Amino acid sequence: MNTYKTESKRERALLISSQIRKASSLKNTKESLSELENLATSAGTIPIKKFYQMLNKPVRTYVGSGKLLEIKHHIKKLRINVCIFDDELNPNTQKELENILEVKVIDRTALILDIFSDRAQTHEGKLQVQLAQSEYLMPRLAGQWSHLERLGGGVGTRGPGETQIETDRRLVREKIKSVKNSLKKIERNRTSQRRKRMNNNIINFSLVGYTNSGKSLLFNSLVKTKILSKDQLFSTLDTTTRKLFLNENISSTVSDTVGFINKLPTILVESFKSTLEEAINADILLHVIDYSNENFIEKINTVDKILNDLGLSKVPKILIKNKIDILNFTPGEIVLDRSYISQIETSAKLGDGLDKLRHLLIKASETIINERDYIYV
Ligand SMILES: Nc1nc2c(ncn2[C@@H]2O[C@H](COP(=O)(O)OP(=O)(O)O)[C@@H](O)[C@H]2O)c(=O)[nH]1
Ligand SMILES: [Mg+2]
Repeated sequence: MNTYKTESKRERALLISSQIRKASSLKNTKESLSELENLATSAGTIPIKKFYQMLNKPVRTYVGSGKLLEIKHHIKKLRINVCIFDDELNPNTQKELENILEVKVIDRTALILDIFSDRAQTHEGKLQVQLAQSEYLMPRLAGQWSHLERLGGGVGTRGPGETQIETDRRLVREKIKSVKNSLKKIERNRTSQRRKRMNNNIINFSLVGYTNSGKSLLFNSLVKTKILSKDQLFSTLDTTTRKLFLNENISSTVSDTVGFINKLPTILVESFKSTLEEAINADILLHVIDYSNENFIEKINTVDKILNDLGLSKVPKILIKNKIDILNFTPGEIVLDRSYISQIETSAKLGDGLDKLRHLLIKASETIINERDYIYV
């Protein structure tokens, strides 16, 4: 059940972003739009042209009517198949925009869901994406009438006295329930494995951070293994945990987790909570940033906000400023809150700073072990 799937012939897309002037700067809007362009390419469309508008207050059609006319003109001129909007649209707005523009309209959430559904590898990952997709679909069912009628409207599926929409809603609700049950089973299993690790007095580190910051490459260098690290958004969705050797006195593990992004759909964060629990149970979070990206401060804030939403505001963090090999500006000082115990510069690519990082992890582990001893005696 895909919310949005690119046809085999690649679709030509217009990208549209609007922001409220008070809440966002022009620089942020442009950054968000170029991120949307990355997402659109990852999803297999061809971004043709970008539009943005700074608004004084929100408008019902996401951008003003003048802008819509301009966009409509370009849809014809540039043979556009799809318009992609940079925020989650409410179902009515989406329908209204489709009526006005006479072309397929999708939003940032659908796009991200589509990429996740492409990338999901494991049974659990696939279930988590299905859950998010079903929840996204639920309030939009009225608009998807014809689509679902074909899908679920076969003989015998409709209950007595149900309209088609009610049947569709029921089918999706049932799907959500069954996926949630399957996920619960997987989660119970993982919890018991994790409990074993906790009992053995193991220190757990989790790599967290923006997508494409270098988490997987760092993970590979730390545990000398090879999981997919690629210049691509969300190349790894599943959490991988491995033993990490620091020294004879410390047993530790490190986990690589799914990356975050600005305006990451809440339903996705919710669905991925069980995978992210690996991070939730970390003793220390290793927050990796792409230090060569000029907008790293905004990205640190985005990640911290998601971590806080997951209830992780109190877990100690180390900031890993990665990709220093391609840094070509002088970064300003980073002011961090008290959850950060340290920061360090690395190049996962060249191996710079990794010895220092190991040393830092040893120090941090020793502190935690001492605290635990203190609690247990
Ligand atoms: N130049 C440079 N590239 C890096 C560094 N670390 C990661 N990369 C590249 O950045 C891209 C994303 O890396 P990846 O580990 O998949 O990021 P993740 O999404 O955070 O797991 C890949 O193309 C990596 O080769 C680094 O320190 N320097
Ligand atoms: Mg990765």
